[in-house]
Amino acid sequence: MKTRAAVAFAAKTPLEVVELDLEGPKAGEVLVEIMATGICHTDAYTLDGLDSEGIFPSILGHEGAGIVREVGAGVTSVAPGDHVIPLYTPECRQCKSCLSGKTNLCTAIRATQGKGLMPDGSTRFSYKGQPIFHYMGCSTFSNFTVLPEIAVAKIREDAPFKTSCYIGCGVTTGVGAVVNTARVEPGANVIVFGLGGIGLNVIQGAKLVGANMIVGVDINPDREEWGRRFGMTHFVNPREVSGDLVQHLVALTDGGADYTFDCTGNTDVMRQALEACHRGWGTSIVIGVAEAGKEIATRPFQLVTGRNWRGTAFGGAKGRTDVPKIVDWYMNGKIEIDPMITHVLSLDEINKGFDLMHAGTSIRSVVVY
Ligand code: NAD
Ligand code: AHE
Ligand code: ZN
Repeated sequence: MKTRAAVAFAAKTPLEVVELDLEGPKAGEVLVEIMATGICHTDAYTLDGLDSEGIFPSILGHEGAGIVREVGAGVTSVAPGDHVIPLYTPECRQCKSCLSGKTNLCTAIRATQGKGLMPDGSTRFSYKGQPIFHYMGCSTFSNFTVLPEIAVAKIREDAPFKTSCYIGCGVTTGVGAVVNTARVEPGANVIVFGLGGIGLNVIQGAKLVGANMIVGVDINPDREEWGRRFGMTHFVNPREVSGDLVQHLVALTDGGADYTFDCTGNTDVMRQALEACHRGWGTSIVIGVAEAGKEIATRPFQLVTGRNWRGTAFGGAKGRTDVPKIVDWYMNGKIEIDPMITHVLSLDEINKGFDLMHAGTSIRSVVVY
């Protein structure tokens, strides 16, 4: 079949909207009509050539929602007509990682996914006879895409696509980092570095679990109003702090925060986030994805004296199990999404979404097909 898609033909080059050929689903796969997709900073990071796994030409996008249109042989958990959210972290429920109960990082298809391929080692997309690679197993910047059955979460049909697509990455990552990874307890003090599409969801997660101080840190002054809208109690602009930012934050939180979250992808900020944790017990969670080649550093004494450094992918969420619950949280008003969707674009306008992100004027841009 044919599908319209925004193709990343090369790094550091705007996406091009073209009509592609798409092969139907093979055994264990499903064809999904993507109805809406968010644009996450990770898409920009790959498009900017900063992802060590970046492959071109490819179809980016990993934050979508859509409808199953066809299923391949042996598919039992979803059927045509089902509403689904594609999962870049699948959940096979059979691999060592899934069975461990200790992680959401299913390993069933990770090797081929990282190479831009389906589990059988081939790609379903082609353009003028040349293969086009998948991205993060999702490729939601295509109107139709093919996914392994284990990489779709079935969701309720009354959830709007335009907003629920954000649960495919940003919402689940931010809220999940608080509830699944850090397990922030009521009364804890929290610092969130970077108040974009992920950081604001960390803030709303921290409010949800009853955190005490929720300190937001961002170099964009416009983000103060955004943070307060979702429960931030204090705002710090590093550019307005005279002296050392970490010392300022440690003083503000009476010895350091119980939990800090990096939502910037900047390795210097990751260090600040660790060092702003409370001596003896503070935990810092790395969410941000750093540029290829970047490394994190701190004095080992920071760890010797009881600070913990951890990371999270997709908020520690097990996709097929947890994503439908997060959709319920949204539909029941436990969490908010609508105000964070600041821009709605057509597929032809998709490059504008990247420009808005880089300019710091959007929280989430969503492409509606
Ligand atoms: P975004 O562009 O919407 O937000 C980033 C925010 O960080 C902006 O508000 C920006 O002003 C702020 N910022 C930049 N430099 C800063 C600094 N030095 N100090 C303080 N604030 C600073 O991006 P996003 O979509 O929210 O994504 C954030 C990061 O999370 C990215 O690195 C992205 O790749 C990553 N991410 C990780 C996961 C995961 O599963 N681990 C999931 C989604 C996104
Ligand atoms: N490919 C990069 C790493 C990118 C990365 O860390 N991705 C996150 C999701 S970001 C979503 O916006 C993730 O889930 N990672 C776990 C995984 O298995 O990919 C690199 O550095 O090579
Ligand atoms: Zn993302």
